Amino acid sequence: MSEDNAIAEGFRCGSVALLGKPNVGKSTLLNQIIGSRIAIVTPKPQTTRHRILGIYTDQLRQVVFIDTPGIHSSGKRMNRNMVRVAHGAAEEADVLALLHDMTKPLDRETRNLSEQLANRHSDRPRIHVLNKIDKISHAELLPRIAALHELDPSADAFVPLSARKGIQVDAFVATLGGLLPERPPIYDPEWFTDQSTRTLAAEYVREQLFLSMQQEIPFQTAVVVESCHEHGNAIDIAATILVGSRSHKPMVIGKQGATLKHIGIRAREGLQELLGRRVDLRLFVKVQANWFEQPAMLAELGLG
Ligand SMILES: Nc1nc2c(ncn2[C@@H]2O[C@H](COP(=O)(O)OP(=O)(O)OP(=O)(O)O)[C@@H](O)[C@H]2O)c(=O)[nH]1
Ligand SMILES: [Mg+2]
Repeated sequence: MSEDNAIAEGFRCGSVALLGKPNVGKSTLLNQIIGSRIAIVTPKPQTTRHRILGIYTDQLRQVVFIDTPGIHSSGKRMNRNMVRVAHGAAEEADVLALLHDMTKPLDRETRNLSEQLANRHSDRPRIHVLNKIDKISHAELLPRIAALHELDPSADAFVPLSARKGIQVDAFVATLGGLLPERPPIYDPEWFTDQSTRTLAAEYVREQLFLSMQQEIPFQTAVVVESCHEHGNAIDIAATILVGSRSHKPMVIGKQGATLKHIGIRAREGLQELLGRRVDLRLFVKVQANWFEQPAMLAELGLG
């Protein structure tokens, strides 16, 4: 939508919370709709830790997507905060989209979550997004769709799609459009995310930590951007990786710094592609024992 175009009659605008268990494909779907890697994606659960806005605008509608951390049960302070963020997004959104990984059978957590959302937010439209259909046969998919219909018969729509392959994603956006209130756009149509360069840099480094590190290490790392300066067409970024215990530091650094170097190269390449400019990235590693249980540290990291 160009700025000099008048707003179409009947233009719709509103927010949609992307909700679901960890790893169901919420961030992948957001990136696919926005057409840019604004949210990090990894095969590990609990990748997303904070809410991420992605704004989709066309001639007829503006959809403000809120990507959220996966809803799960955990006694850990950081994880409880993450789940609170997801429920907060559900409170504020005009429409709730509950995502499912259709390669897995319907489980108890999904049943509980679906019932909880239906009870708490019966006033709001609710869509079930049946993701990862590229990975499952029709014969397996059909009974799973039937089970979801039975679970939540009053839902407004059930949309099978593949976020990764972009199958039926347009149909999802079109379905959403019809459920949003008639109102003019809230955000400038040129705008597509609320994520700053600093946040994206921290997230891209964290993505590489999730992809490179095993066991509990990635879950106990955080990334703090110390400085972010533009010079000419390049951006110079310095960031510190916080590790949760002394023994994790040499593992993140690797033999002769090889692991850290790999993380830095991959994150820099991704950022360059996203930002369309040269990025210089310097990484440091610091031990901050059990930072993920400390309220002050969590608040400082925006995870409080
Ligand atoms: N085959 C297939 N894989 C998918 C699809 N969508 C997502 N994935 C994969 O599922 C994994 C998790 O995707 P994410 O987008 O990070 O999932 P999420 O729901 O945001 O996860 P959290 O942030 O941990 O809550 C990644 O390996 C994705 O590539 C899909 O449509 N098909
Ligand atoms: Mg995510």
